[in-house]
Amino acid sequence: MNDIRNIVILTGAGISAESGLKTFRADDGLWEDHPVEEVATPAGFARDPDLVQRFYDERRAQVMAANPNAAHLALGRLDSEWRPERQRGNLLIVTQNIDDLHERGGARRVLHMHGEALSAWCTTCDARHPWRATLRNGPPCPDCGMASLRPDIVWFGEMPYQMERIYRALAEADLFVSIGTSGAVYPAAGFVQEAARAGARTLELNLEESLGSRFFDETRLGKASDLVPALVEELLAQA
Ligand code: BJW
Repeated sequence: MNDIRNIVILTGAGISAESGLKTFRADDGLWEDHPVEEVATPAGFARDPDLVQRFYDERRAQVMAANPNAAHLALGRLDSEWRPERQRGNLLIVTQNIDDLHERGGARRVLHMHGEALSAWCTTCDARHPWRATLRNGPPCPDCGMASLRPDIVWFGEMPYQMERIYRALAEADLFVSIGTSGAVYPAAGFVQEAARAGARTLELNLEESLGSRFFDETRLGKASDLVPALVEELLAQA
């Protein structure tokens, strides 16, 4: 793993599975009990806001009860050591996850492209607020007072956050690493091809082959808590 300067890391639900947070598409995954079109689309929210608020109230509580695992901690270490001023390069962790386990694992350069469980978005005044309580029963927005707060989550059909910043980082990447994601959801599933086009080496770490495995230069199969600390050691050992 030589001559690497700029790194982009994409993470998905698999990196938080060993912290006890369910993935989406496993047999016992989140979509099993909660059909995706009911809880993760604007139309589902319009149809039954109470059901959707209840689903995300539960997710918020689960996130607050979970703790970062060895994979989050290893990325936290990489984030603190992989810096231009230390003659390394840039690093960006793009997560599809709505939990805050990267931050609690010590990472700072984290971008939540699908939103955050611990944030509420006011559809009247467009303000975002840190949020840990329930969103059911229409609590007022702290800024405008309207009862129009929804989970600050990117649902199907909505535009993921900070896409320009992500594509800029991909264009400058020497290494793109995808961790614990099935490659089923776009635009994140297309980042590997975008990075490869820009000349980056591409590496996938996942429990099993994913829908996108064929697009990567290399796939390593196993648990994130084993594979990620090993990769971080390998990168930091680079001369
Ligand atoms: C382990 C492990 C362990 C387990 N260790 N691994 C073609 C092009 C572009 C868009 C589309 C397209 N076709 C269709 C679309 C639209 C749509 C889409 O992708 N649909 C698909 C169904 C095909 N996309 C959208 O609507 C997105 N918006 C959009 O496209 O806007 C227009 C646009 C166009 C072009 C450029 C830019 C914008 C929005 C997508 C929003 C996704 N939202 C969700 C829910 C909200 C968050 C939440 O509630 O938490 O985000 S869906 C859900 O899937 C969630 C996740 O972030 C996302 C990805 O899931 P993830 O993380 O991959 O989880 P799993 O369960 O699928 O996989 C886990 C993996 O981990 C597995 O492989 C396991 O093996 C592994 N694993 N344990 C390592 N211990």
